[in-house]
Amino acid sequence: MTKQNIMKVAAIAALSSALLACNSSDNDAEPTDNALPQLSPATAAELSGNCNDLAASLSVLANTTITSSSEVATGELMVAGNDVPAHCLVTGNMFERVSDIDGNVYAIGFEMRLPLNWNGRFFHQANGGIDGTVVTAVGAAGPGNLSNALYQGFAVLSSDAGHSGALGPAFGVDPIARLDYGYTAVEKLTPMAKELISIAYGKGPDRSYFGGCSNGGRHTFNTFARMPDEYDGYLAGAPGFRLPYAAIANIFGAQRYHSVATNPMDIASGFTAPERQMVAAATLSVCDDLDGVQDGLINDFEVCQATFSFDDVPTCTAERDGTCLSEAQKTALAPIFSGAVTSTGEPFYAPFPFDTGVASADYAFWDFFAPVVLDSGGVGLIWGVPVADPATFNGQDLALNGSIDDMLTSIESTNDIYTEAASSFMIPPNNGEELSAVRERGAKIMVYHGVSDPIFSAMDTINWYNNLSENNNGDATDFARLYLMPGMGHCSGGTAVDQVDLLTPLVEWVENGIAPEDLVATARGAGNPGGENPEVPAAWSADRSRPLCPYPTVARYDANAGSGDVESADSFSCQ
Ligand SMILES: [Ca+2]
Repeated sequence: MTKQNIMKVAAIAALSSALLACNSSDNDAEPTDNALPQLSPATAAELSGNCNDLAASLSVLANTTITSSSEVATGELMVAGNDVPAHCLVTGNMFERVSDIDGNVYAIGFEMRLPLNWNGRFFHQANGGIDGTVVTAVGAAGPGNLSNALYQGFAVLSSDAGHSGALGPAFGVDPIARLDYGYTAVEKLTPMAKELISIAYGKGPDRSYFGGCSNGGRHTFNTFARMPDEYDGYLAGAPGFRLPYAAIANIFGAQRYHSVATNPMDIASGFTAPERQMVAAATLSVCDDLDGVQDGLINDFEVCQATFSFDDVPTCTAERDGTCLSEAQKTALAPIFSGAVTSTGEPFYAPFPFDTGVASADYAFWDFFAPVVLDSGGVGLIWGVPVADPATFNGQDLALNGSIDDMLTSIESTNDIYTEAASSFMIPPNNGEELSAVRERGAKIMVYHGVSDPIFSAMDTINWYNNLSENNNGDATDFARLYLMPGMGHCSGGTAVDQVDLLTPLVEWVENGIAPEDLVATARGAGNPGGENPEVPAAWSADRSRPLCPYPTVARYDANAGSGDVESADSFSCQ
């Protein structure tokens, strides 16, 4: 990969942002009827002293350099049209060092935003992409930018997970930076953040939360698996908890598109926009009314997967013209949906559901651009052993011509310098086991995932959740719930109803024992304060609402319920 391309990767990585996080401290839980402990609610406090003087007081933090503390006035940040209250912004870094591998300076850069009027809670915001940027520490409360943790009074931490985005994926040549990105930055940051809060407010966080989307969802899964004693609530979106495998699956897809591309320089020509729109329409024609109403949303997506296939798409009898797929295309593209496999046919990643998102811009970005520029850089430089040379690495060549089997071997390999494989440091250990330490602490997990997510398959998350349920006597709903969002792409957007505050119900569940019921999401049509979603169809009302149903239930239309209005959640129930 050229330096120019590395910079491009860095710029793109900086664009792919993430979500939330939270955290709290002592486990003063008491048993309840269902034998799960009930954690006590957080209590409010005020920032002690002057924000500008806080930096000096924080000089006692181990392995930490505080670079500034300054007050941010009410309204300097906003969310969904509301002023974020005044808070103290603290910036710093941990474990600054010079790499003996590449000579670059590494540190875990971070910021903490401390409300002057604090709700007693800590939120650890995990970020997206390949990290490398201290994204503003607001702690997204769910998809659609309706609220955030800082607005709600949490103290919020954000970090770059141990490297600068200026390096792009080349940070992966440093073995410590690899591990920090994987999970050790969170281990180093967590006790520091709790002590910082203790100094700032005169008490540590009563309750701690952790969250994020995409790679931030991956961090969330790693955190509840690796350090379950540190956090009380988790909010994971589009969790890329098998990120290196998902990236190789995406490269597997790129090679398939390339094989039927009319322009070999543009893999998007293997599955054009008109063809993708035609497939989305064909999917809707078969699956839209499975949930009781033709409304542009396929709520019953699992039945859809068993019902729809490329057999339902016209086969071209002449040249491809956007109204059909050629036989060669159907053969080449079907495995992208049925699940990536090795050269001997062994599956290594989940299938992807057929849904409306195949027509979206999100799909084009993740399927045609990301494998060549993002995923290949991750495999070659961040996860693979041996590591590629950043000076000569050619991501496009690896993506289009590399051996999938060799890539899988590389992310599972170690050597004297890179002693932990990416298949270990990127991925939560004991994946699919019962998570008894989380459950028995009284902690709660909420996960959301777009059915149309083109990079991390909702089916992978469903498999995780089904394993979790099986390992909890068939039912994990007393501490973990999964919400699938039809039509939603990666973290938000798409032909979807994608705006909901999940943090408030998570806190209610963790601290008051009130399990989330009757959650409602809203579309971001014209005038939405969280930011309009341009993919909301004109035929929908701007604020179309839908119940957000815990898996395995789905929202079904019930003409006898409510007003029968197709635009209203009242006309649907989770079944
Ligand atoms: Ca429908």
